[in-house]
Amino acid sequence: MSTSPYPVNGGRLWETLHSLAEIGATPAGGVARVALTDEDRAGRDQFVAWVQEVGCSVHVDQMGNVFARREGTDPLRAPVVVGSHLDSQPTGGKYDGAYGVMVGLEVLRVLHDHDVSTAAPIEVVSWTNEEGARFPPAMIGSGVYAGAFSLNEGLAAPGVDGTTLGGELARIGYAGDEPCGAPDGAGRRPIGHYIEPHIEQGPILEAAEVTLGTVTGVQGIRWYDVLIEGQSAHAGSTPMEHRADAMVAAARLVCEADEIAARRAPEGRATVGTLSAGAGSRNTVAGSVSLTVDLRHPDAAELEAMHDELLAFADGPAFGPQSPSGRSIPRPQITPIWYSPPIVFDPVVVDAVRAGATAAGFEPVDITSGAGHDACYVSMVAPTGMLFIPCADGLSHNEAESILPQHARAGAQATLNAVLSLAD
Ligand code: HGY
Ligand code: MN
Ligand code: MN
Repeated sequence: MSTSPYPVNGGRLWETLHSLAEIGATPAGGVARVALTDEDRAGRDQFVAWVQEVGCSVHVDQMGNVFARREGTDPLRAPVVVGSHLDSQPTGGKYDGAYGVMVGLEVLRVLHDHDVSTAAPIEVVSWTNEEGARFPPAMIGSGVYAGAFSLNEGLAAPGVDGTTLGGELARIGYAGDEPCGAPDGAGRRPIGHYIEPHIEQGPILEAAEVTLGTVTGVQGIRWYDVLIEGQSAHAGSTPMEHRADAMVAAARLVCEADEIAARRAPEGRATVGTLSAGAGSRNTVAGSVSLTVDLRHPDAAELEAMHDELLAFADGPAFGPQSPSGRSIPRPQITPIWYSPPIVFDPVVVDAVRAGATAAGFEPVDITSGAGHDACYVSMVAPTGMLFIPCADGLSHNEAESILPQHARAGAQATLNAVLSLAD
């Protein structure tokens, strides 16, 4: 039984989620609002229009992070902030990121509907480039905000398409003038408490038939770029022992990355999500292959061991001269490009999320996030927590991503309850 003072409007939230999903909609039912594309701009513009309808001021910082602000009664209080991201994977789902920002919007709408005063201001933020698909690594917008990257690093981040993050930010008109991040923290908007509602993107809540998850932390993540340089050659006239086949080397590395994670089941994760061959011709031996590796584990020492095993394999006998065949397999060059350590969220915010879910009439379970989120970086500079709702079959980063309206509403009610408890 809910004891919430102000009910959220589940129908309005559901309608808003699907109105937003029309922006960048794909024929297969997902969305493509890749960071800083015209579709991302359109999603940002829509968010700005919606928050202005409920009287919020809008603030855009130098990394294009967009903050909607509802004033509080105590000018000395830092805001309670709800947020996530509006950019998506190239073949993303309707709810990854969007759910958290739209829950924030629903919180603002309910407070506006009931003319509720809170001591602390309430803000809703949409972070730039959470996905990292176009401008690796992930979460650069919140990363610069938190001081994990300098502003120059963030703006200069090269896109996989030859653009730069800063150039595209200016092109879409979201290169804001509010300071973003600074080693001493002077150059960032204050956050009193941060809550990120999100879909679980995994199967745990749905399998347990639980509606709400209190996220206590996030597993560690390591990203790598890999280049393998062999020699392109004729597929027919080149004997096997005369080849330096980069694709064979890539295949060996992909299988070993998978084994490194499998040896640490069920927590270990390894993914090779991109692989491209230089010439890309069926009758030319691949002279060069580039690929990416994503390793994850909730335990920092285990993730370090996975890292060591990957690098040791690349240095080992699977590559170079092979006996007795006598042929040579080109050796991968592995470049670590990003490390996000395992995160433990702030107990005050975690308790507020858990209490908010209980007040909404649910029995939340504690859960660790398998996916990275902007909350990882925000937790470096402000008390932070997250709330999960289930998604069908645990599917995400997939156009078939789906949630239930009752779960969407439950997460919004729990978030509103938590925000009100932290804001007064
Ligand atoms: O990669 C991640 O975990 C996040 O979805 N960007
Ligand atoms: Mn996300
Ligand atoms: Mn994502």
